Amino acid sequence: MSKLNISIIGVPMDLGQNRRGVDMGPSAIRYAGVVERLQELGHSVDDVGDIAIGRRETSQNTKLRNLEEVVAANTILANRVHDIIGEGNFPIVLGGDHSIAIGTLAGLADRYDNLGVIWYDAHADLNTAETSPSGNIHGMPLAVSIGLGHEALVNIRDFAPKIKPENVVIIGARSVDPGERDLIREKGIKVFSMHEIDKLGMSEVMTQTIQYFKDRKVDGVHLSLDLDGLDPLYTPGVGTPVAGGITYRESHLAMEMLYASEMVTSAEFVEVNPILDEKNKTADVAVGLMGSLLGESLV
Ligand code: 5AB
Ligand code: MN
Ligand code: MN
Ligand code: MN
Repeated sequence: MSKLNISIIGVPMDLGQNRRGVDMGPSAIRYAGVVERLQELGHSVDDVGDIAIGRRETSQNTKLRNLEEVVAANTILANRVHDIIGEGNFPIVLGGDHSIAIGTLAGLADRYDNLGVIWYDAHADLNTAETSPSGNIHGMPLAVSIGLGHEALVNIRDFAPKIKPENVVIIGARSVDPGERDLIREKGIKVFSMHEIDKLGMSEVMTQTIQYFKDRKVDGVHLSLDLDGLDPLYTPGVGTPVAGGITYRESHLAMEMLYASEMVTSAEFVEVNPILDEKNKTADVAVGLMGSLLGESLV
């Protein structure tokens, strides 16, 4: 793969969930040396800074917490990502909670005719206000992106849906709510749960994922990587840890195979919460995975 012009955007968002601290994710990832790590691989890297995030809303809409502020920040993010693609650059978005995928995908969507999406996560993030057990928007971004949910979220940049459900591959799922399970069946979303990863092995899972995108003739692939996809043993600094996750090495293998496939055109790394972390371990893992995704090799 050729050398890239990478644009890094920080999104210090914590309004998509209830736990404090995930707004410090972009700082922790920068502190872990993301810019230098990617420059060492020969890429040119421009850190364009952070998106402004509003304040936690006092009049709590408990079905869609902080809806207005989440929409506002994601609208800015979407426009920024759209511009970065227009400049021919490779965007890397640093979270922040996973509600920011709404803005990232809104910015990407009309730059591609047939975008593929990898959702690397313990969760499916396919809830709507009606099915959500929490009212937290970080559990909704994939549903929003396929056109389901509150219209203010679904219509950012004034079109919907952003992506096709049949172009999504979820990897690492192990905590899926009943409404999400119904949607996966109804929409035919491809899922490699922990069961499939255990059974097939990560190498086969990634081979099938890459083939799946080739069969669908995608013209770009966005990687949306929630650090809780990994086992909390490796990434303890996340708000919603779930035991029994993907290992450190399996995750590096996945990234290395994606690099070799030359398919990935944008990425985001979300849910890093330094307050819940152990000595910035989770941010360090995030930066290591970015290295593998963008060409680092072991020897
Ligand atoms: B994350 C849960 N499904 O909707 C919900 O970390 C958890 O972005 C969502 O994957 C986790 O509240 C959202 C129970
Ligand atoms: Mn998750
Ligand atoms: Mn998530
Ligand atoms: Mn989480």
